Amino acid sequence: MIIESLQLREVSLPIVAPFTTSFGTQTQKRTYLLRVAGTVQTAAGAVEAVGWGECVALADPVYSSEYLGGARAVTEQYLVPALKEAQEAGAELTAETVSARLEHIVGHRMAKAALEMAVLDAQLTAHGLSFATYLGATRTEVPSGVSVGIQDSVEDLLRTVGGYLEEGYVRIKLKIQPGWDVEPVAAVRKEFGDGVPLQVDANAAYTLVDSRQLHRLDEFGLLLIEQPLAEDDLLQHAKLAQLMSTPLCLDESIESAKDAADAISLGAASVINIKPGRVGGYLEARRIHDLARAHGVAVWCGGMLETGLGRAANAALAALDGFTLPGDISASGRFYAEDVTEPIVLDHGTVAVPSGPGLGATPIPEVLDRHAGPAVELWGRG
Ligand code: OSB
Ligand code: MG
Repeated sequence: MIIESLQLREVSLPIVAPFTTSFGTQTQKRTYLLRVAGTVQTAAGAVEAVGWGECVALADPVYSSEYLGGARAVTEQYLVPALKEAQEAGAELTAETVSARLEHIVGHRMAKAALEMAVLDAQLTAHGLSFATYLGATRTEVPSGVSVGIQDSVEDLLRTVGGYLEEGYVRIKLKIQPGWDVEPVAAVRKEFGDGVPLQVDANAAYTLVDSRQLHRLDEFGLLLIEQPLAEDDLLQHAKLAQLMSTPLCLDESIESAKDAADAISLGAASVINIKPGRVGGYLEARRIHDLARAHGVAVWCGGMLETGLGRAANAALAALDGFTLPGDISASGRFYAEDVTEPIVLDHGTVAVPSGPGLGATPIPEVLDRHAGPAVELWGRG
């Protein structure tokens, strides 16, 4: 496409109930959205199109080294100027070449992913193609799992999990940390039975010294344990995998298809949580899916409390064949009383894969105005 303008808007949404993980408590979702506009060459000629991207970086560098302010700064100071320079030199910018144009900037995958997502949305919208069709998805709906934060008490946890099961969520993921692991898992199993698809996520809160305690989780028939050890502990994860029967899943450790290849060949992961933002975008996410599938490694789509924009794209990705486990693709209402798009809803435990052009979702201007700051022009004028 030929980019004519690019704007950034910071958004802040209240979260319906505090969300606590081993790295902290979130009561507010902060993100920024990118809006790119320009013309796209299609078989029918040049078409004006708009695309939206969402940055998944959290407000603070507690889940990953990336954080929102840093992502915004690198976008303004390096990523957008790099694309601008390429376009001014006569290069055609396509979603497929955005990551190569930004490769000389080290890291900052979440920032890069937001930019690629916006260009991809504009490009697909111009071609009348949905994310799902473009990515090669085969399903029209995806099973919806829910991520349950650490609670103040086991009673609170049982009430919360009971509510989600009543809403129809087909898989429960419990956040765990040292001091909140075997007891809550045992309580949920006792209350709701062995039939509930259940998994846990430690967000890197343990070390190999805790392997005895982690091994105790083996008796609960969990689908998987997600990221028990630190993000750079691939070898230790491989060791832990030998000490436990519960399948080991990596989240934070996997930032690229190369990381996924390393983890698979080391035996550090038998399942991978794919988060498009964490790995630099939907195209790299699809490469990880393809690689994992070729190796018989199951994948599922993680979440970062995305708004309806990121959720729409995640649902499209999760509709690919290799996504054999339910993802953290919950309804908008799981986190937000009011989403910036039409709400994503739960229907018999599934979320519909958008079929409209591009993301198939767009921010509602009045809602955005209520929750977003002013549009900052990063390129041209809107
Ligand atoms: O580890 O999967 C995680 C949210 C923020 C950061 C990390 C994680 C999470 C979640 C929530 O578990 C997933 C969701 O968006 O539903
Ligand atoms: Mg996780």
